Amino acid sequence: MLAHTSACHICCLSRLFPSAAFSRAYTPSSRWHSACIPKRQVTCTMTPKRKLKYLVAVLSVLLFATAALAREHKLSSELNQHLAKLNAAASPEEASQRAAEMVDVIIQFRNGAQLPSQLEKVKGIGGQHKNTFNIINGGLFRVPVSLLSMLAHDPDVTYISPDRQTIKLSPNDYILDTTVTNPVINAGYTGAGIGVAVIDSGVKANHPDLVNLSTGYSRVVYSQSFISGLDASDQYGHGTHVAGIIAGNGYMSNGWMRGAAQRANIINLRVLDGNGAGTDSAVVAAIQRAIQLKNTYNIRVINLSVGRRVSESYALDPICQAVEQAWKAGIVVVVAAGNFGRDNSMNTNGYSTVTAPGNDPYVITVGALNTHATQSTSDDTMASYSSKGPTLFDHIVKPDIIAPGNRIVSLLANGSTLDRNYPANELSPAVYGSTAYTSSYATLSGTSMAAPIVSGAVALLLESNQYLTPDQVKGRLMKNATKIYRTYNTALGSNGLYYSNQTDAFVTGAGLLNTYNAIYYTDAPSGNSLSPIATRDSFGNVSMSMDRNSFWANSVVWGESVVWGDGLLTGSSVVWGDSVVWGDNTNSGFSVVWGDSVVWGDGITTTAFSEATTYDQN
Ligand SMILES: [Ca+2]
Repeated sequence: MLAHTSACHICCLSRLFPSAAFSRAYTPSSRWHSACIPKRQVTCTMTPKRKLKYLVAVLSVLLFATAALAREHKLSSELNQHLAKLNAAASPEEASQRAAEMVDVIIQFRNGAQLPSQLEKVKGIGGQHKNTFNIINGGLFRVPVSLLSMLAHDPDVTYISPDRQTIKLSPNDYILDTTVTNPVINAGYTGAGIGVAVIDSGVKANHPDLVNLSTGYSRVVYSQSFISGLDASDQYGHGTHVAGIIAGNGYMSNGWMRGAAQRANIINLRVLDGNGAGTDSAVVAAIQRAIQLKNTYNIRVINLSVGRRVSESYALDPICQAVEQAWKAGIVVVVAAGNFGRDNSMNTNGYSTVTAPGNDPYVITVGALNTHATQSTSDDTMASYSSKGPTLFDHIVKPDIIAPGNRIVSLLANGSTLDRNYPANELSPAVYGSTAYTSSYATLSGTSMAAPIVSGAVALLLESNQYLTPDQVKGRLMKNATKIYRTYNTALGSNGLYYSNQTDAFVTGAGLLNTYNAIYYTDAPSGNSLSPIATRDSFGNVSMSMDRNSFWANSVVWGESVVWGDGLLTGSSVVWGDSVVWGDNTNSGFSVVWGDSVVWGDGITTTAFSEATTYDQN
């Protein structure tokens, strides 16, 4: 028998895996290899541990020297990523380090392969056998990254995948599925390079889910407070939650909770104090600042999950005029519709409760859908609190679009007002598979949570085509929204009261956000995307009146029935036909209604639209 030395370890391994990658790399002319021929006569005396050590060292250098390897089809996408990182190593030392990283994998072997011998084979090259699964003819192993490619070339192996954590379905998965955003994320869109201004209660900039994983720096790239005496931190706990829905990357939950645009940057402009209250002047100043910073941070989106009652026409309202200027400067403005859909103080069943600046015809106004925590959309209903159109004074058809807003999990600002008042809304770390002592996430509901899903989708859309104008973005989102089947029903609120639920265009707008279709259906007529005006004739018939330069007026395929589905007519009179919404077609009819500010509260002009516990059922 041929003398065997430690230099022959490669051959021992090649015997075990005759078709492995290295056997091609080490040709018979190789000194090491040829010294071992004939292989059948070799008795390998190395211990598995020594084999592994040598293998890692040799293969890491080999892999470093090799050009990027093709994707291994028998390895899962995560494991291919491990190999990609190995190939991207900057030095042989780093390659060696990465190659030695251990991963828990489930290896499945082909039908007919004898499981005991297969298990022994993997153990023989240094894989640590942890469990056996006869039902899938496989086992759980702990192996170094350097072995993955070799294992994938073993003809007896059919598939190798990491030992993934199986935890409760991510609540954000069904949000991203419901809005058909996951396929876009899976296609590689991340919102990288897009700046989203969050005009809110501040953002916890050092939340790990808002960190750029490549640089280690926060993706909250700019922070400024517009409240005298307060810094830009999030004392209320609202803006951080909003920012996470837009751009959280799931770092603290291993990808379990994630936002739509996981690499977008956040521009934190604080306008709400520790109780969620603010002023018009702060909002206007923040919008002005966003416009000034547009080119510096590539601010393409402003998210306003804040608002207040409508007191005059949008044409006069200063915060409406401010958002219009942002729009005209090339920034998409996404605004929460408000949470007053249950307000019947005007005997309107919640109609005409969309708040400012969501009443402006330029911006994208977002209502809230209740997904009922399932991926299927068949059980979805409108959240009964979602504010309804048409707008006061101007009768603009709002909201423009809807997105999930009920029980949304996102980033927690520990110790904030919402956190202290609603500790039960914190998610236990165990829920997302973490052993951390403190939680990183909490649940909130409201149109405040629906708007940032749309903002994140807009970031992805702009990443796909940076030249889209705000009008084109709004038009694409609305035309491609999933149309809502018109229904009428009543919903039982958690407070024991029933609320009417009619899904007409004043409730659902153009339908449910569909990010995928908005990105991949690219037709676009010329014009603007001003939301239409609802008009009522002397017979009480209600219809939409389009701006003559709008997409909807300029193209049949972008017409009312295409964009708004059944439009306004079906069953509409049941709920709002005779209501005070229309008054006598003069503004004076409404000021009386709004004269009593019980609904809105006194002293607070701008508020955050979220409730931690109230809107949890319908
Ligand atoms: Ca559902």
